[in-house]
Amino acid sequence: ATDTATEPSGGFPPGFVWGVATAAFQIEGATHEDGRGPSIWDTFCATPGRIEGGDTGEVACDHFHRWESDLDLIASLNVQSYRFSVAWPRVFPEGRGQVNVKGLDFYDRLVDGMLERGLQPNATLYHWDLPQALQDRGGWGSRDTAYAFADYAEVVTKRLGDRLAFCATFNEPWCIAILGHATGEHAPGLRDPQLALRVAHHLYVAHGLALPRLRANAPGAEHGIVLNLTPSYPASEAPEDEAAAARFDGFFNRWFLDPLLKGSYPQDLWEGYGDAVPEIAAGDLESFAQPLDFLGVNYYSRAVVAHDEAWPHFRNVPAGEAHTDMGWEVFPQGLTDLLVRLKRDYALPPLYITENGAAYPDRLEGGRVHDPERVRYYALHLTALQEAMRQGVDVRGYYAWSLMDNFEWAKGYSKRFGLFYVDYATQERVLKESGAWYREVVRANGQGLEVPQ
Ligand code: GBH
Repeated sequence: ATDTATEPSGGFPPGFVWGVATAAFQIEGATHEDGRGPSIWDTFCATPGRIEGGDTGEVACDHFHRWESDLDLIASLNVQSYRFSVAWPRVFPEGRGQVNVKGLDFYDRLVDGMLERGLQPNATLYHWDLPQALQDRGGWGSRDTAYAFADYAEVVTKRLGDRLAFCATFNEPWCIAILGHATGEHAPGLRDPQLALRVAHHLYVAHGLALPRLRANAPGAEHGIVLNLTPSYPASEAPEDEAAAARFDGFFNRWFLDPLLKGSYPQDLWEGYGDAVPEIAAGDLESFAQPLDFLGVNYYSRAVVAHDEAWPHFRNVPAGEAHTDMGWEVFPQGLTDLLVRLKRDYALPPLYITENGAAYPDRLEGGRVHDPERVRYYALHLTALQEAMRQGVDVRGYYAWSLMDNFEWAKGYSKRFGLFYVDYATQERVLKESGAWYREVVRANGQGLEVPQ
């Protein structure tokens, strides 16, 4: 008999958590219903030129009305857990002050629906949809927003905390800070690098304030945070490219990892940022580094980086042969390298892969969606994950991004990440071939996993 836990194709450890992920603004629609207030993404979508095709979140996947049948779809994939996010503007239409009970009721029904179907609820409190009222008062650039977040986190976990299995404060602080406030690709669409660093700091102030409240209100749940991490590789062996790759790593990864896991900002970057660094109040860094029950890792691709004369002295260069519809390189080795490196450089809590997946230009033909590239993407990355686990990285679960095609932020509905295809004209969901494949991988706990040619 073979030892299935150690064979590369012998599956995942018993109890490994399989799941699918979504986010509120990307699927719910119903942006004016049951007292929801406007979010910065509603505003951003209404600004001409920001979203491809002028798409908005007003209908999205109409999940707000279709949540029950959507939960049935999730359960049909054999997964043990569903990662979703709570929309702050449903709970506090004005961001703070008056609670909108109807908004909380929606998530209460949703969580009960998960439990009825044997799904472990994995809630993310902030997946980018800040109430517009808070943006009007400075948004994440203002430290006050962190206090508002802590109150919001308190209210949500008071209501749902008895039934949550996992709770994360933030999804992808890098994206919130940099894409929202430095490059302006995401809401609120600002372009001020110094502001972006202040935002990143305030996100962790919020995280630090919220964690004790989550623990008090949801003592049975595992609490953590979700980071997007991008391993970087030098474009050549030239020392200046090696240095550029290290700078990229600092900018993307260490700036966000070190405060959580070491209680400090990386010294080299702190000096490099000069006057742009944020103001640190007494106790901030200690609160950032409170123990986590888990760290969520979202992995999509790597970066290949060369030296550049202009600050920040690095630039991405094209690499690889296979790319997804987002233009991102298919680079599964990056997932292994990233996880092994995290274990080497940090004292880690258990890890979960909270997002991994790929967009491809799917077509519905004769009632079917033939998406072999996505099957291959998943098979390669699950194999790469197994390799990291074989090397001793403690990964407890894996969530596919995404359950279904949805509002892909600045790309609108033009990019499809789902295991289910969504026909937006009818809101019909169709299981893609990759979805059927994932269902069987999950059923077998990854045993016999093979990468198709
Ligand atoms: C996630 O973010 C989001 O959590 C999710 O909502 C979204 O739908 C999903 O991914 C798909 O986009 O080329 O070196 O500059 C994605 C985070 C960060 C991944 C930037 C790609 C590019 C790195 N992205 N990254 S680089």
